Amino acid sequence: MSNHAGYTGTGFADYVNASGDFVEWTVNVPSAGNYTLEFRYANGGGSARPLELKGNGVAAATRVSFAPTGDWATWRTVSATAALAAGANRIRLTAVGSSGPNIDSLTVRPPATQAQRLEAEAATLSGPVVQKTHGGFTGGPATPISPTPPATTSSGSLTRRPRANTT
Ligand SMILES: [Ca+2]
Ligand SMILES: [Ca+2]
Repeated sequence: MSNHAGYTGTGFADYVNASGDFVEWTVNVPSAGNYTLEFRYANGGGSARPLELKGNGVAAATRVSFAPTGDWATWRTVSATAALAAGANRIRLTAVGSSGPNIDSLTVRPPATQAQRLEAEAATLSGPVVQKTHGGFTGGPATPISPTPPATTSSGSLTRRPRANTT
């Protein structure tokens, strides 16, 4: 459907039947982890329009409530978590007794542990110089730059474990 403004892409999914209708996405992720599923939707009705969320890594009988957004052209997001496997995962929102909201999109956000912060002062710099004169930056205390001491080495034995059988 495309009769209500504000969606992204070329339209949105308008649930028709109170039961059995579903929207299913195939989500490809590079590695296993707890991903955040962010559903963008509109619900111009007066009450929540819960849908059943199913998929890899989604706890059984998970419902997403889809609270009213006030207007069919007002879009909001609601989030759920899923333990996705590396590769393709199916995520499905099914109507179970009441018609669903209008669903615009699903955004999949990677686990926080996969977020990367790369300090500028540790990057390759061509022109800029590293400063520490104004506090509030991340990456270390506001101290004068001094040469990094050589990494210390420790001796010890490494225990080698048998490889996990991956077949
Ligand atoms: Ca509908
Ligand atoms: Ca859309």
